[in-house]
Amino acid sequence: MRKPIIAGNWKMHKTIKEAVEFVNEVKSEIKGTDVEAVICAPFTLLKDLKEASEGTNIKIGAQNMHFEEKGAFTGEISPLMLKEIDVDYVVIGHSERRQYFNETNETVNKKVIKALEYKINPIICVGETLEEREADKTKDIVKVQVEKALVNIDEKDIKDIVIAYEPIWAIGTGKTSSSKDANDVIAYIREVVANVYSEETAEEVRIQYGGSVKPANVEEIMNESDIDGALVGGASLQPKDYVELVNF
Ligand code: G2H
Repeated sequence: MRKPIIAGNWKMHKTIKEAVEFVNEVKSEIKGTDVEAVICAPFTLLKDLKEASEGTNIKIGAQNMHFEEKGAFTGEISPLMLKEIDVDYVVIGHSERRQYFNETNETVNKKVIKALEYKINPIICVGETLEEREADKTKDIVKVQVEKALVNIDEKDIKDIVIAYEPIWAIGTGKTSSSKDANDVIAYIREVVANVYSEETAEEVRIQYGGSVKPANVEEIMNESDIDGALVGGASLQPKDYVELVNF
């Protein structure tokens, strides 16, 4: 069985003090749950978040990384540096990175390969724009994104990967894909993984939905057959909401 995974994506929010207070507030509420609770935070918070969450069920993730271990890449953070902090997850290819920071399917693939090499679990984001959806291209787009992200990845490593399906038009807009539509695309993504690898491996990979998930709609989304989790932006910033999301 696939363990549900609810990951907050704090984007560019919170100071160290706020982040530590957040963990101290939510940690006792999250203990003992069967759901994997993750917080993906800005680089400056990761070390303190790791320390604050020690002994709890909360796992910590970064929101990006470079694919080289070191070098002349001003402003970048490497997998080696993330491993030193012992982060559990790294978000790769979020649509905001694809849109504003020239992330491509090729760089996503390089980062996924490197994250796996460093035993950091990648959360690979895929999803279509509104224009692509209206042109009925959703499945074509996510197929290419998933296939390209997984080039040269060994089948045995697929179980360590999480895929997040985030339709771009649903991100931070308050518009959510209907849970049925999201489930259809996610089931299709599983089919794509099965075609590249095998049914067995596809059954193991966890696929999240992201885009305006909140306490009020998380249960309905999580009840769908193929949706194994949520990647949550805005609604993960308040401790009370985060607890409700994880305890859906
Ligand atoms: C999608 C999501 C988090 P929000 O980017 O990855 O953000 O929940 O604010 O739509």
